[in-house]
Amino acid sequence: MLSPEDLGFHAFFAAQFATLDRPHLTPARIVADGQGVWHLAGCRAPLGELSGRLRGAMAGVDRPVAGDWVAVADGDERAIIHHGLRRRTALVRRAADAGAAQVIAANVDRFFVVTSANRDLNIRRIERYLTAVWESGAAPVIVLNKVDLVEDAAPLIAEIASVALGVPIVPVSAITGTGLNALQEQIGPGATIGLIGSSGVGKSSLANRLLGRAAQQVNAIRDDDARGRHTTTRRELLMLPNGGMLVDTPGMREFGLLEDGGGVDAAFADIAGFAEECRFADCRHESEPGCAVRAAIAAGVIGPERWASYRKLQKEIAAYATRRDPVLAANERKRWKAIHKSVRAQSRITGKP
Ligand SMILES: Nc1nc2c(ncn2[C@@H]2O[C@H](COP(=O)(O)OP(=O)(O)O)[C@@H](O)[C@H]2O)c(=O)[nH]1
Ligand SMILES: [Mg+2]
Ligand SMILES: [Zn+2]
Repeated sequence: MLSPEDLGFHAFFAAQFATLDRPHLTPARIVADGQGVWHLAGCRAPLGELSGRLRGAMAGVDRPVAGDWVAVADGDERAIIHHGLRRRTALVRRAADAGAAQVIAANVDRFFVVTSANRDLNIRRIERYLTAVWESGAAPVIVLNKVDLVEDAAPLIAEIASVALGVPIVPVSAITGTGLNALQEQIGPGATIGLIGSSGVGKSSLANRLLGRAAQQVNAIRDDDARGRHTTTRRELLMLPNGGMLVDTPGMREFGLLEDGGGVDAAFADIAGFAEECRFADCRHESEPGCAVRAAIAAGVIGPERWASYRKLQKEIAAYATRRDPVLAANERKRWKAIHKSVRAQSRITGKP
């Protein structure tokens, strides 16, 4: 049986668990949502169900997902989940049609934003993913996969680096194995890694490489449909052979953003940096005097596409926020900000997410 420490039971969770003061409960981690039962790790019972009290309370974004920590009354076959511990990080997206918030993965320490070298690199999409990852509270790493298909990856890496400020970029090939050692270095013992990126970029192929077995189904891409098809439908926490855990995610055609507690500014640190120099603290960077952002755009330091991308993501989030209860939205922003701040502060101290 894996110990909570093997499973990434950070001080953040241990402290919460201690304050519950329920000595007969044990911490356990959600491996997968099995529709009504949850697959668990770290406790004896392989499956858990919600206590009567939680059944009504844990709906929507509070419903446990892969990566969540819970406190359970253990058993031989079934455990009863009595508490959900607050998430350290959560990747949340706005689902394409429904518009409802959907938690993709909880308590991921580091997201591998996977992109592929063979097709036109979508820089704007990388900016969107980076914003979502920073917003989640986790740290991003960009994985440029399929480098076996290009002669020279250097220009692509340079292009990515121009928008992914300070984010590590690891060129790899899931087919030839190039770069996998460097990728392995991004996975510490007890770390939880998430894989995100468009369909067909090779997330499941990379997962299988890291796992050393064919755990995830790889899609055959038809020439006329470079997107491939979604087959990773279940999000599951997979144990890596050298320690650490992995959550593969289904290819998401749409990754709508819905919160901004600092994610946009983290992904656009260049623009945010100039904004701090504006004469007015509430400068909208339109026609205000002393606007450092407009000056940077005029000087060509901030490219017009990057500026448009920043604006687009901000507008998208604002449009979503106004549709929601304004008080709730403000509180959530504060909460996210606090999480984000503590994660950033921690990464400054330890150099790790
Ligand atoms: N040439 C090449 N093909 C790859 C690489 N990684 C994945 N593929 C192929 O890309 C397709 C999609 O891979 P898959 O892992 O299912 O992508 P996912 O949708 O992101 O999970 C499959 O045909 C893979 O064989 C790579 O590094 N090089
Ligand atoms: Mg897949
Ligand atoms: Zn300004």
